[in-house]
Amino acid sequence: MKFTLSAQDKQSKARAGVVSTDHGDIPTPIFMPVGTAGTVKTVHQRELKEDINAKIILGNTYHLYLRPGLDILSGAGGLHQFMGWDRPILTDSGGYQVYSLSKVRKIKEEGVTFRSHIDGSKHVFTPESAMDIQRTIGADIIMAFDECTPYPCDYKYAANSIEMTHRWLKRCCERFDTTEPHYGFNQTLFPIVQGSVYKDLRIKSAEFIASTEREGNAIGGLSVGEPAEEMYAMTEVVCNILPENKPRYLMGVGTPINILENIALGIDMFDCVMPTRNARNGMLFTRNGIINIQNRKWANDYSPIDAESDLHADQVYTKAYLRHLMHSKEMLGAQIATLHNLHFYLWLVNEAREKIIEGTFYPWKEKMVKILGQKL
Ligand code: PRF
Repeated sequence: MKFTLSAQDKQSKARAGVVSTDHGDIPTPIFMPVGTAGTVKTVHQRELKEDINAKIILGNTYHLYLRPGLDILSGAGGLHQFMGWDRPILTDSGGYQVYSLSKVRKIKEEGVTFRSHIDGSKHVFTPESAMDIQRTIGADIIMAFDECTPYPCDYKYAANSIEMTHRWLKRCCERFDTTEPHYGFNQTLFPIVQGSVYKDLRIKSAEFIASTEREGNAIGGLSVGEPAEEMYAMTEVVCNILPENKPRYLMGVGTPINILENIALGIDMFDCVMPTRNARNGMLFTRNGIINIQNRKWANDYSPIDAESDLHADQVYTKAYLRHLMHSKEMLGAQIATLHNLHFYLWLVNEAREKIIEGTFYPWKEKMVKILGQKL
């Protein structure tokens, strides 16, 4: 993997760059659609490529390990082959989904014991097995096994937790560095900064993560319920420490406004279920603000879903039609709304990239932040 910085904003810490992988280039800042179980819910791989030009998608170790399981993934020749996606994939390590999804979990030094949310069966993830599983899934970028602390989290717990996350990281690096990719293309490991909302813990964690000198770095433990201002304060502290010449990935963030503010603080990569999950409930993100398409006011609005968008579906279908589909619980409603939201998120980060290169990012960001929160 290689990271090339193309431009840096003068009025903020925003950067534009390119992450190069064996499955292709990723222009940054980038948003990664979440494809938890080998599919970005309701969207075809062909649509991801041709309609919205997604450059990289995310998969989840926890889900893929439980179903279809490693034998089937390995038999297919890895996740790219299995799902028919030839662009980059990043997998999360399971060090978050285990906490948010599984029943009965025990966190110990060795690893985490949990019960499957699907059939209640018992499993163990360790830093070593998280590396082995992600080798088998075959993502281009794989994530370290960490503990994501909840919010709120008392100082003592957070302080002990980063120490364990750091010990786990050493074990991840050792396993990763002594194993080979399975499918002939390179993989790279990103470590994860934790530390809850405590500046000194974030500094300590960021320094440790930077010292491992991996090819990219991630920030976890944010967007877990804390006020946005606390999230931004932590991102700022951490970005001051993580090296400039490597990509920075903020995990599980966020709203369009969160994304713009964090780009301004020096973040390059994002993922979040918000555009896909909220689409399935009828929430549409647009460059003029947020629409709830279920609302009565759209019942006889025969204007295009988004007249300013160059997405085919936004042009040919009307708001009234999409509202009807959502009300009737027709599957096409979720498909159109998801495609719309992902197209909007990718438009937003691409626009940010162009403004950074042009040198007009900061005033544009300030203007957009005022508009994007409006409810239409
Ligand atoms: N750790 C991992 N994955 C994550 C997070 C984390 O802290 C978050 C936090 N927002 C989202 N996804 N491994």
